[in-house]
Amino acid sequence: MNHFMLLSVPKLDPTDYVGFTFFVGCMAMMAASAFFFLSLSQFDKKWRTSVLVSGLITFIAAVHYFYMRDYWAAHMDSPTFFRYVDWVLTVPLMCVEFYLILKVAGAKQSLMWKMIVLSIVMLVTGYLGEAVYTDNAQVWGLISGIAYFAIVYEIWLGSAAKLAKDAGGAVESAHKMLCWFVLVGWAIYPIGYMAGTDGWYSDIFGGMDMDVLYNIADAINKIGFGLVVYNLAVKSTS
Ligand SMILES: *C/C=C(C)/C=C/C=C(C)/C=C/C1=C(C)CCCC1(C)C
Repeated sequence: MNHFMLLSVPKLDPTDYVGFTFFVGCMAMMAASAFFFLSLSQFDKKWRTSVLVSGLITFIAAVHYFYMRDYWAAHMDSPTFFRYVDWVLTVPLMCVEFYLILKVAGAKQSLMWKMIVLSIVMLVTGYLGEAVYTDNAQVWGLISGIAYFAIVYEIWLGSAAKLAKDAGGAVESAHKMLCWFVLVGWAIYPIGYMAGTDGWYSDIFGGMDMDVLYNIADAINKIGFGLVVYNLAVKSTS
């Protein structure tokens, strides 16, 4: 029995950066989830849902990272399916976060649904280009990119920006931070996509590793995003 259990742990090559970042990703997402969940009781009621959602985002990612780590170890191939299932659950939850923190300023549910729909269009078209219609990856990537920019526009310049300005104070600065995550942190994903698919961009990004880029981006965005919300809850509670 012990013998088999030892054999079932895959060997990690020290130069396997994909395997390494999947492994670290599991631990980071799990630790972040514990942190967010265990902090819940210290906040005012109205901020608890926001911090709870932060924890759900990293927890859903943690579970997917365990699958993706094992998938990679077994097949040495990108776990595209698990990757996109993770994103299709967690990215809409990030849109919910925008809505939740702007609710104090009177945000309507229609704002939330608009962002959720845009994020799903972004991810479904990305999946089609990365996994299904790979010959036309650049076309699907472009459509996905347009949806991405529509989200960026909404939060930086659209109605969400106006609400944040009206709210002022800690809500406005938290909103600004989240906007930077979407503009800079999320921009790593299209770079990963261009590294992993064929298109006009292959000569520029082809040398990079798609999964390493996605893993780094996930850690920055999911945990960083959650910490911004956590920080807002801390400030608004004391
Ligand atoms: C936790 C996971 C997050 C925040 C994932 C975000 C993913 C994106 C912003 C993906 C964007 C893409 C494009 C803008 C174009 C190419 C296809 C995608 C799906 C990689």
